[in-house]
Amino acid sequence: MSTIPHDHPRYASLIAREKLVEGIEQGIVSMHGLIAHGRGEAFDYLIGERTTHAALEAERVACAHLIRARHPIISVNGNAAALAGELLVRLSELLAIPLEVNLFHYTEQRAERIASHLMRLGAREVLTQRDAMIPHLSSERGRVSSKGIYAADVVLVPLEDGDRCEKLVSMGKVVIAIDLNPLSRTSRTATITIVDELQRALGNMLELASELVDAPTERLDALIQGFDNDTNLMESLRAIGHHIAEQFR
Ligand code: PTJ
Repeated sequence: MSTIPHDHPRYASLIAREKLVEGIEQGIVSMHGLIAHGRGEAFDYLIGERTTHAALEAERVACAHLIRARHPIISVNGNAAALAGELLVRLSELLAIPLEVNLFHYTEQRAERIASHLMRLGAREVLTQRDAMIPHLSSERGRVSSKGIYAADVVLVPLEDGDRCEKLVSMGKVVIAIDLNPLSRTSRTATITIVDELQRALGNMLELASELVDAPTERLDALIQGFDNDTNLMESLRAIGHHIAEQFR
């Protein structure tokens, strides 16, 4: 990794870029991942590179869902593995949720490299089998593990494709997406959309999950029932508007 001074005003953003470039070199990230990241960065700029109140609320409710789930799963793609592999493994350990490698631009070699990367970071279980098919989703994107995403009642999918998100929701699953773009199809289709940067979101979720893991089920259910995704997305959009307006005061 090249040396980026710690006091650089864009330190976090530059480190994220370094991680993705390194991920490309290690065969973990797809070239398309760089483009997707650029789009995410643009939205993060508009949000003010901070966790908004709305995002924190969505992160709390997402944790409640993961704790209450019978069969939760964390889906991992190339960008997520490179940017936040360690955080994903820690969340998986904390809540005893298996990880599944699930790629948009699938190659067996990249899936295996991501699985080894997660195992090196301490993951106990990483599913890579693709023995089940998400109904009505053409091509490789629909292939998932019968023990993981296919059987899951709650799926955490950082940086998901809108089409697949929609199909997972129509299978009756609770889909928790992390996506900086509040207007993306994924954001509008997911059950819970966390409009926050992946690493910030997962860092917060680790803290929130530690707080909530022993909470009474009534409290978790109240959090889940009190949440409305469209209202939360509107709040994220308002937060962007406020942030932009503040720049011209
Ligand atoms: O590794 P693969 O083959 O599974 O491919 C992964 C990518 C991300 C390339 C693939 O899923 C893809 O093409 O994603 P999209 O459809 O471009 O969607 C990515 C979404 O994630 C966009 O809406 C971005 O705004 C958002 N995003 C990008 N980086 C981040 C992010 N959201 C949160 N945190 C980020 N760091």
